[in-house]
Amino acid sequence: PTVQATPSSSSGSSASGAVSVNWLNCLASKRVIRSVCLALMALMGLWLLHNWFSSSQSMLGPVTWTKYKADAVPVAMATTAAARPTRPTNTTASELADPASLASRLAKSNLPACPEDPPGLLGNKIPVKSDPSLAPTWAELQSTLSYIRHGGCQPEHCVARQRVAIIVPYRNRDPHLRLLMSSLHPLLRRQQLDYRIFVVEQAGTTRFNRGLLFNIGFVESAKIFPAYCYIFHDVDLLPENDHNMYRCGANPRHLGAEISSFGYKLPYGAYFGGACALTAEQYRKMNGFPNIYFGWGAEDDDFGFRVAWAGYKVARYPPGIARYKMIKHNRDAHNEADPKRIKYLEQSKKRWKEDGLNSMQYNVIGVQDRQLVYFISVEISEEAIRRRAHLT
Ligand SMILES: [Mn+2]
Repeated sequence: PTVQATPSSSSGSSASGAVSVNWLNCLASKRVIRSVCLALMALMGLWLLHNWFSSSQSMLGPVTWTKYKADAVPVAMATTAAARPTRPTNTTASELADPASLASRLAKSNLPACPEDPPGLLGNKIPVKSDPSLAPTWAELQSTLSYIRHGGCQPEHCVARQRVAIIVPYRNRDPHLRLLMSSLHPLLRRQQLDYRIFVVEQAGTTRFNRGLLFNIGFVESAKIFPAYCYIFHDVDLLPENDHNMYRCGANPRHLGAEISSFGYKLPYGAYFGGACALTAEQYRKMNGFPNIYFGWGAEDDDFGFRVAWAGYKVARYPPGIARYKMIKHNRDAHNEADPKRIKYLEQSKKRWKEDGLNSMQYNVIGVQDRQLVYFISVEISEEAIRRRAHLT
């Protein structure tokens, strides 16, 4: 075989030139292909990294996300609002289903019911001051908001259609709270609501628990001011359009759909954070917020899932209305993200009936009427909550 091989290789000397030229061509094109492939792989890598990063930023890991895609909370526009996109305040009778309370309040008054469309709204022409270093002092607020008593007010010349409690979880954000006061009170007055604002402050240095603070606010505020509609509101969100009505409808409404820090877009379809409006009945049916999420993240996603578990659909206003400026801030101390939150979120459907309004553990330290806002200070123990939920 070695002898036979020699002539074949020597006879191919003239042909080998052609072969090597072909081979060179081939190499040249392979080089091109290879570099194109490398570039594509690099791009793909960057894309994957970007995806991973943005999904970890939204604190819904990719695994959880695909798992819950099938269960994604259905989104429904506020139906009548769509018909009048510039002024979505005209809602149907069922959307303003506060008949018992409104009727009894009307019976006790000589005044007519307030119109469905409050006449004095300013739309997106409201001034928004969001620099915490320029926030007015409490004394300044009390003089400009002298019409506020017990954390709120009610319309002078008509009977409010809904009685609304605004619940704000809080810890150590005094400038934010002052900005919120200067923004919310005039807006809620223009919206002709009978409302009060309750701040629920988590005392001490235990990890922050936004969900549990909402549950506590719901229960404790009702002892002072039983409302029909509850707004679950972050302290650092300043509304930019007063057509974003702080009222409740037939379905839980997501008010915080367009937030400046998310580029005024939903960060993901199922996002249900920032500010939401639910009737007491809707909130109870959802068993409120979960209590088990300590630290930053995912309790709002769990709350969003509960909308679907309880048989509701998320309602949102058409674009351009539910807009908020988020006050710029760094992550707070004692609010570190808990890696277990993804696991809890995966167990949302299993756990929602046991973990919520019916399984709260807390101590009220004090309730204070500070004129512009009710302050409810509470103490919560992570250990007690975990024990109760069998999460040792
Ligand atoms: Mn924030």
